[in-house]
Amino acid sequence: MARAQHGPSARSFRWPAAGLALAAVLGSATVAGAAGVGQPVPWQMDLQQPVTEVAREIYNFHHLLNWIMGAVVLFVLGLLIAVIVKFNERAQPTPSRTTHNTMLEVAWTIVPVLILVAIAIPSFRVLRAQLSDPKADLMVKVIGHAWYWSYEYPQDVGGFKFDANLIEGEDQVKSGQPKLLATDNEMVVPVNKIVKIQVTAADVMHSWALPSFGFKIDAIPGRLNQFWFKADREGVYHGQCSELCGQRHAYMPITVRVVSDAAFQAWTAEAKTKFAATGDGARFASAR
Ligand SMILES: [Cu+2]
Repeated sequence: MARAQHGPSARSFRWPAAGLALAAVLGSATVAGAAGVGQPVPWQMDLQQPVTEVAREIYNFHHLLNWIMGAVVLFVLGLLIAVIVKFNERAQPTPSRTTHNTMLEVAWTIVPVLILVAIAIPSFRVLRAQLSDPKADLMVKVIGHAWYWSYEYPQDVGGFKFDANLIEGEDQVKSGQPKLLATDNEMVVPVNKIVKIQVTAADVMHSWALPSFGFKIDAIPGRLNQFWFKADREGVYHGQCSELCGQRHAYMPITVRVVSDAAFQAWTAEAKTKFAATGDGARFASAR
């Protein structure tokens, strides 16, 4: 067989094969890394599983971007390798003196613009969903302190407030809760209800962030920030302060428990007796 004569075609076949292999590795990484409901898991490569519509949109957008980026990187790498192989001094002793190619120049201007437009459309769709202001079923005020979070529930569910401190050391081991993520008191919210969060801080800047809800909002002294989420799956979800706020920044986690309506009623009834009453002190701003 005259195999040696097929050298160039065999070589040109190898690049797509290598590209496919890399794509397979990237693809399996996105699948294999999928895990972590409400908290990260060892060796996790993917984002935490989304439990709100907005988080799901962010999740899908993230993966779309990864595929677009992967395709661009592979394409540029392919061009670079083609240039190195085909246009080196040995392969082309007399270089071509071509300098312009109108079609090519139009294409490499238009194609990146189209790619950016393709990215911008879903990006703005997610932003619009995040910044929409639906009518709230429940308002909760969240206040960042150095170094813990406190929560205030309005009068219509009982009017109470409490602090949520990190469970540490022996207590954490005994509780079986994840390290550095669990708090002694949890923020409890009903499932499939629009929960509006008003966030501020008492001392320095903090940030209330909950990956599974696709949610991160700065807590700034003297300023009230607002955000909303609708968790569609019951469970316990952990987050952390995400603004470098000082010595114990890493020790002020966030725990949100999403429960059924009935369980939420039961919890507020108990919370009313267990926690301090806000009286008339708790005021919720209307951003409408
Ligand atoms: Cu903080």
